[in-house]
Amino acid sequence: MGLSVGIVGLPNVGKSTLFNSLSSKQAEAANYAFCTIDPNVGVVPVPDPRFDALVELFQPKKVVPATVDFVDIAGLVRGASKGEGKGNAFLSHIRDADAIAHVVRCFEDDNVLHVDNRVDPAADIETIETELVLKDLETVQKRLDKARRAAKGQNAYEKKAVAVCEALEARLDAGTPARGFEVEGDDEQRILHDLFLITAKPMFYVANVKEEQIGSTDTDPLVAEVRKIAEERGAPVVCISAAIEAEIMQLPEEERAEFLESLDLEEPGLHQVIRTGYQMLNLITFFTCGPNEVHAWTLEKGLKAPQAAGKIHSDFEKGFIRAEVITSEDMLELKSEQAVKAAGKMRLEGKEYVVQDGDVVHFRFNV
Ligand SMILES: Nc1nc2c(ncn2[C@@H]2O[C@H](COP(=O)(O)OP(=O)(O)OP(=O)(O)O)[C@@H](O)[C@H]2O)c(=O)[nH]1
Ligand SMILES: [Mg+2]
Repeated sequence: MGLSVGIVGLPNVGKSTLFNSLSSKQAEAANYAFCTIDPNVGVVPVPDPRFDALVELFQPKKVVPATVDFVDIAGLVRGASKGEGKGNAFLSHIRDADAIAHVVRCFEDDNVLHVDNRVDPAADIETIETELVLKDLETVQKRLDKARRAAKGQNAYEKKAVAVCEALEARLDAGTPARGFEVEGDDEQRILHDLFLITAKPMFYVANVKEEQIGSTDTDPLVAEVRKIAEERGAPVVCISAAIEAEIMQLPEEERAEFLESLDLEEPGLHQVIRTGYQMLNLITFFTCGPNEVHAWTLEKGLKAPQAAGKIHSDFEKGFIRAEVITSEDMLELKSEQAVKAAGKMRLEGKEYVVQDGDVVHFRFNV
């Protein structure tokens, strides 16, 4: 699996409806709790106007967009961390995710059952986050038991684990997510990382609003509740109407623009969900372009040119000589490599170059 975003939320908040639109895969969306039984994974291309424009310019034989995997899991209910509902088993699937999309129901619809019989975003968020914290607490306590036993044998690494886990236990016990918890030392960082805590993952909220509200999410009181909490957490909010997204995806492609316009929307809300997920993962995109292929590559922010080359092929990294770099803006404006070169806008970069989002790169290497 590639980089992944796990979708969490209460039952019946629209997770599968969103997931289906994201992956255009018709997993069932049914009006009853726990209709999602298997975790579903959808590989979703990341919408990127630069990529589209580069494809248009190069007219390559093959196109490869950047992708993110979305994972749909069953709704979590109060007590999920202790095995209530189907959610517990699925919590282990989100442990593998790199980021979390928390879907919050902001739509009233008497035909769609709410597990607690009321639409109350703040309370829903609280319920879900409590379960996630409790699940992490359980993980930490298990590790702590093991570490304490091993530390008796004077194992230095395990002694450090005891200290890390005790601090985490206190934090989680107070209801605070692990996010923002910092440790010093390489061992400590590894101990923390190896716990795969759910509440340590980057997270954003998806407010699922009713169809009539999609044009006025700025004034929607239910969305405002989500925004308030999100602000406290420093987390982004994306507003969508999952029902509308599902409708858009059912339309033939050429009719989508008109439908969006009729709703006063610039793009499907899904695009924002995907982009936000991608941003949460702290990634950038660089491109390789030619007549055979236009390829969007995903790279962790801050990596240097040889590592970027290594994404394409390990030989590219081993035999790295230099990178010829053009910004996608220059490439698109000047329309050919020769024109870019002539304008003096192609840069030759070496081993220390930190690849930037949007770079069009040609690697020179020697094997
Ligand atoms: N009116 C309205 N109904 C929606 C919207 N989003 C989802 N629904 C309906 O809500 C019901 C539940 O949607 P699902 O997407 O299956 O919910 P879920 O979160 O995946 O639920 P579980 O898998 O049970 O946890 C379905 O009947 C959907 O049609 C929306 O934006 N507006
Ligand atoms: Mg579902």
